[in-house]
Amino acid sequence: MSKVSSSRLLFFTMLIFVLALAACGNDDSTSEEATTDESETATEESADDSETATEESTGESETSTEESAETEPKVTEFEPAFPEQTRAPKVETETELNVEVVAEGLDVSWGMEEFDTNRLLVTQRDSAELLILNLEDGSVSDPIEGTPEVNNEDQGGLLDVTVAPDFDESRLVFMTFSEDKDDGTLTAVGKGVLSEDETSLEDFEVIFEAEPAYDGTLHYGGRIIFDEDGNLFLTTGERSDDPIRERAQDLDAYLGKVIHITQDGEPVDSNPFIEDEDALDGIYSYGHRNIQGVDFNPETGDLWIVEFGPQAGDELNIIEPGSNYGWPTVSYGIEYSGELINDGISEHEAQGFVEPVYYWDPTSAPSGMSFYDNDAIPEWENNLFIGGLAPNYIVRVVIEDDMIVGEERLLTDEGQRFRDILVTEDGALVAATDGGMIYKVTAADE
Ligand SMILES: [Ca+2]
Repeated sequence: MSKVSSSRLLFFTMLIFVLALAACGNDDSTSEEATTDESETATEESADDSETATEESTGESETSTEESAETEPKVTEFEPAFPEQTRAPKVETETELNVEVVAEGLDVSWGMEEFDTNRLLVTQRDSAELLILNLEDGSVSDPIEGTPEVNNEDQGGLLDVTVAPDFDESRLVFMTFSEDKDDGTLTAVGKGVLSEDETSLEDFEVIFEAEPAYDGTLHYGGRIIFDEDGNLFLTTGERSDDPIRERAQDLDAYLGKVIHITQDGEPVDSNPFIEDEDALDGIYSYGHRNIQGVDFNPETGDLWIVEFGPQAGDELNIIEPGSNYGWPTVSYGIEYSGELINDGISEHEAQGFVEPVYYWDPTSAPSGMSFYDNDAIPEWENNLFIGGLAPNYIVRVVIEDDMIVGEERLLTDEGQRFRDILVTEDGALVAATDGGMIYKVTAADE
């Protein structure tokens, strides 16, 4: 597109935009303010890159030709802090895909780890079983003995699983689960040694308990991932109810946090609140609601997490040590009742909270996630895949400079609640569901 025709198109786009604005009337001061913000942003961007700005301003006007992946109406009236923060343009995978059901008839399959090429450890949330699934022939082992006692009511049970970076020598397996205590339940981390014959976990011990316990059975968080130093990041939830959820803001509780611990469950020496006498040493970041997805961005090395919002407002966040992510003080979501949360404040940065990189409205109910750190499907390289529970799809997002520039929904016709996502060494995208299915997605020519 030439510069001249691009500017002309921009002019007409803006004209249509202004006319549409006038047609809308101005009886609602909130939406009027928000619309003004949007047009200002589009104008600023047109100076930088007229072609992009033209597409974006067209997308925001009433005469949109650019679709977002989200087609349902918003449930809130919040406007994003920046245009890329929600409803990214729809993208479509061009590679022809082969979608295979590798296993079915399992329990809620909450967590997975590829501990050996094309062989996965898979947790069963409700039965608290740990199984080995062979991706090549679909065979599933008998339950591995020696897994912990869990509280499996509601969202509780045996949750995530990962293996130590030196698993080939140590054979150490780490798991998270909801644990019964005298005064309620909490998210716990334990470890055990997988026997050579792979039939039992030996010397299983609890290494960390995300205190305090609470008399409820919701929002355990529960993902774990190793960093490059061999320490663990653990995510928790804020236990859902009002007022316990306020504890997400408190530094003397491990609820609603990202936690950084050693393989023995001790706080990592470099943690941000180590010197703060009033704060728990294991805390890495706080103000989270319920985090069930975590992975390192292969391009930047940053830790990314996804967390459930209330009604809408699910967030993708980049984790910075010591930072506050706002819940339940600020949110892009609303209560399930439809009421506003804390008067409906969504301005994060002005109040010292970190803005989400991206949020969903309506909800994507995001659970496990994985970056596609592989080149088997080249167009997917460094994209992020997130399991959606309630809307029954896998989200693919395309990232440029820590901004979400495209979104796609995959496996939308399967009717499954996608609980966890894993990318194998061979570059297969594996998805586990609450309906006990394990899917494997590869390029069709493989
Ligand atoms: Ca937040």
